[in-house]
Amino acid sequence: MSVLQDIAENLMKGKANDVKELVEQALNGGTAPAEVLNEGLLAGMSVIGERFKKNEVYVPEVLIAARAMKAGMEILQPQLAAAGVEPIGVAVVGTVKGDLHDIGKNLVCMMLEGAGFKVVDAGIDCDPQKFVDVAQENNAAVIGVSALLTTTMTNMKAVVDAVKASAIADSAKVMIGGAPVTQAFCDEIGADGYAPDAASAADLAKSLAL
Ligand code: B1M
Repeated sequence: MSVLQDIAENLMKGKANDVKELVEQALNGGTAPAEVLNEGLLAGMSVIGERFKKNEVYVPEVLIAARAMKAGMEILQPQLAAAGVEPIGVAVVGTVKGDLHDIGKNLVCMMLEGAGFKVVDAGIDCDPQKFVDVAQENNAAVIGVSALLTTTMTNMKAVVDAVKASAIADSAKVMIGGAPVTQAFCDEIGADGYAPDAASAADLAKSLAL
């Protein structure tokens, strides 16, 4: 097995220390940082994402894989920056005003990072202007809004409207998700996309950003 396959396999098993060591080994052996990222870390994370979508793995497996990804990224990040490898875009993700649930939102952040985005976590209970301000400051291509309550999902429309009325209306797309959210609701409030789970959110963000 090549060291890159080894990185992907160990990431899928959530073995953070092994991933760290293998990333170091790959870099010391002369493998390009972008290759380590794409064929090692992102390859493993994308398999986890697909398995998660099919209910073959669950939240805990995704969390430990994401932790292993983070461990590898700590080693890789400075080398990527030195090699001029850019993230595919910036995504700002937060939970909507009035809503304190953040487990799903955190998973979305991890899957987006796993897909190659630079993620800015805007936190919980975010009012519409916060999404706009953080997205503007970071030149975000995608704004992800999460809601877990039927009483707070209605606040998503205010985010869509605030983005449409702002200077980033043409550059940032709004995607929404969370247990009570549906495609029909997305169409109703005029958001750019809806994803039912964190792995699909990463696919959607890529299609919106590119
Ligand atoms: Co709350 N809660 N909660 N809660 N809570 C629910 C959501 C509820 C369904 C429980 C129930 O009654 N059966 C219910 C909502 C009912 C409704 O509105 N229809 C509920 C309620 C009522 C409340 C309170 C009002 C309770 C009270 O105080 N009376 C209160 C509200 C607080 C507030 O937000 N203002 C409250 C509080 C809490 C806790 C603080 C105790 C805790 C949150 C802790 C935390 O997040 N740090 C909590 C929890 C844990 C839950 C349940 C049990 C689990 C939610 C969760 O994390 N799921 C939940 C019941 C349940 O779902 N079984 C419940 C796991 C997570 C991975 O899934 O977040 O759905 P989820 O994310 C998925 C997808 O939805 C999607 O991807 C994720 C992974 O695939 N997704 C996106 C999420 N965001 C996305 C964004 C995207 C795309 C996809 O694009 C941007």
